[in-house]
Amino acid sequence: MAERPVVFVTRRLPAAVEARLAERFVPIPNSEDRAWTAEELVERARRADAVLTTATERWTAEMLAAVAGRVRILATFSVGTDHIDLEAARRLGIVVTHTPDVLTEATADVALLCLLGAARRAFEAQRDLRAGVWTRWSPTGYLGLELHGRTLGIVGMGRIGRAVARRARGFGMTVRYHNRRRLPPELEEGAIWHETLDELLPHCAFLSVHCPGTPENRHLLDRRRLALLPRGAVVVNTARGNVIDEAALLEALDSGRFFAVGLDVFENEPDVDHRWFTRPRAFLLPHIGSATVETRDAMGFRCLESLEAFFAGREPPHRVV
Ligand code: 8YV
Repeated sequence: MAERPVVFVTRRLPAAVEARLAERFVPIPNSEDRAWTAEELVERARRADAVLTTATERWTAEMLAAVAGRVRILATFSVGTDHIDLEAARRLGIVVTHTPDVLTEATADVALLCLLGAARRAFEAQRDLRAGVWTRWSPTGYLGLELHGRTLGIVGMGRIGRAVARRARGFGMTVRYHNRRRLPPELEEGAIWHETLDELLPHCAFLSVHCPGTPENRHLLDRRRLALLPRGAVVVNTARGNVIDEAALLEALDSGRFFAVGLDVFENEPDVDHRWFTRPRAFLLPHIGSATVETRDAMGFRCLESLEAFFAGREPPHRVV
């Protein structure tokens, strides 16, 4: 039998994934699930034929150049690829694969959780209940906003955006969206397309972001665009923190222009701006969009499928570069 390829696995993965990985490859594991420095990542990758990474590791052009002599493929345990310099990988001949489809439904669920959590002031209500501050039901307590009958704007109508749209229709919402290209009617399912983001925003009592965190999308929702949303809007981000100018979002919340925000992602993860923690109208989650048992297993197996195909001389199925 041919020698098993060496795979540097940057994080601890679900047990079933680690078990299958160990059967087919020789892992360089991260048993303590440490946060590696760039040097530590490079030092380990240099001893491996492949890297199975996650979005918590940044792979810059310099790092990729330093490992290119040995590493032939980088499989990321994520659908997002913004942590990898794809252009450099292409130039250096390093294949990059990701994990599309399998996390669509889980992430769409968390977008709805954020929409509901923010709109219905779930954080404030739960905080008071647990602290014993809530003493009895009140006709005027914790009044939120209803989703039913409102318009949800979706920025980025890819797989996750469309899964959110389906859920929103179930809640009786009207869906409008902005995407570079208009979708065909069977994918649009009645959603109203806006050619520009500026045209979309004034219609949206609720806004949910689902575009990739590419350099071009950095601060796509900047101060000027956030000001185009109606007063009392609810803004949700389960995509990447850098798509929204977080400081401008915080200002809009503080000034009372926005009713509430729901965030599963932040600009400088894992260093979340502490000011969010003291804002009761911010419904916050620590990047758990894909965090279900089923999805995290499926993400791991997607990575393994790609690695197995590549080392068997086949085209890896979930290739980006
Ligand atoms: C992951 C994500 O949890 O897939 C993505 O792009 O943001 C999340 O589903 C995370 O990136 C793990 O690598």
